[in-house]
Amino acid sequence: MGGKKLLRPKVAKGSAKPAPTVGPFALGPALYIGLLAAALAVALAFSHLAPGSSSASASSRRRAQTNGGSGRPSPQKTFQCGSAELKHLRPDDYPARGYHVLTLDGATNLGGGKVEATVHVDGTAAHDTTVALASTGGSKALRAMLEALAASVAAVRPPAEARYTSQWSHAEPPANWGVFTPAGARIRSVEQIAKCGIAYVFEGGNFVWPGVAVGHKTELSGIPGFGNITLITHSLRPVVITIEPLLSEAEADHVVALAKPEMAPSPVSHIDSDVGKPSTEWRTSTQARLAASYDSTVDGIEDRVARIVNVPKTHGEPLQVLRYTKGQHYHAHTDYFDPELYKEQPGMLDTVEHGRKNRLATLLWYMSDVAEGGETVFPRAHKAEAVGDFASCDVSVQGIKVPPKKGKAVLFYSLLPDGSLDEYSLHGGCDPSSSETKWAVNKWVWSKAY
Ligand SMILES: O=C(O)CCC(=O)C(=O)O
Repeated sequence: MGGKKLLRPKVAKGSAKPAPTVGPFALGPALYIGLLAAALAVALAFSHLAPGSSSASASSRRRAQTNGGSGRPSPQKTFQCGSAELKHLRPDDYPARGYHVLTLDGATNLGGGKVEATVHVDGTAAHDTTVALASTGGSKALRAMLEALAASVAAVRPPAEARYTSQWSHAEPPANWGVFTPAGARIRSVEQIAKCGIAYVFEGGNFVWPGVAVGHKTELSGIPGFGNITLITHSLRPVVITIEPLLSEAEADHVVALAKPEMAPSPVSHIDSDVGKPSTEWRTSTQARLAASYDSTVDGIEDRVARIVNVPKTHGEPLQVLRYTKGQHYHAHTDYFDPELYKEQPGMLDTVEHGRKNRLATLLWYMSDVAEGGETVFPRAHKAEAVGDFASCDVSVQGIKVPPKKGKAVLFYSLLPDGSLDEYSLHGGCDPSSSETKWAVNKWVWSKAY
């Protein structure tokens, strides 16, 4: 996982720690009323939702990965249903294993009885089944429903591809399955499912944006410190989404200025067969880490990430600021750590809990404009064939490229909704071919607290 040098805020009098967190009542009545108003605004905004490093290659085994921090819990999110409809299912030929959409016809409460939900298994309508919701009480009834759901899904779902069963042990049906509203709020009772009339179940326990279809737009409002955003889907496997903008000019400039004096060669975490090789075989950029909640700008960005990815702040690594000058790059790699490739590295195996924990998603921001080159390439987007040349940024035959633009972000998932590794998430940073420096920032979000 490489040496983690974190850039921490300078504090006036000796203490190296950031200021302690204070509760709202310690802030004075005016600020407290302000916070309440802001929370209400966020709640209202959600009610209008219409949602629709890393290793250096997968199949060649020429990989290595980076890592590094900590966070603190994000504020409790207000429970909001959102308004996803069946049009948010994926095309039948693009199932997302471990993502189930439950729909109820018009039920808004269980009225002491039993209601049957239709289950769209793996996010498509190809293998529908049903499950009963009984109002026997809160979370107990939810667990019973998940057990019944696991049995229903197993009965209709096609067998797993070999790779699912052999490589990953994250999903323990249904103890760690997560149930969410389409707005990303965690559901804790069957009553909440009935109230919303729809729920998403993720076997891996974490919310994963459904993607829906290439070109699909998901509107989100009330993003902390930012306002409204649109998530645009570019690929369903892996899920690749862009958000533009997701950072103001001032925020981008501030983060780059913080990191600039600390830039050092970017590390990679080598897989067993690559230990001892120079990292520059794959990655030639420089980088710096900003400690979690370094200052109010960084903290605000982290709040934004937690809200968009629907995962607590505790799951995020500290921001990693990247700099590529002309000709520098990061060849295609994955951001997850496949335990099969780190068998001789007990520290890494502990970090990924032998396959039960991993990087779930990456939010990568571009902090500068680059006239030519500097794209993020996904050579296996749209479930494309394995690639032989991990240095290639040519997508004329397969794959997609996201061009950099200051303030724009790309969100992609390294894990599938069932918690297993998505080998199609292979991606790389192409070298800028013009003279501008490419600045970028990585935020890696883990499937459990980091
Ligand atoms: O710079 C990019 O576009 C990609 C960076 C990346 O893949 C990484 O740092 O893991």
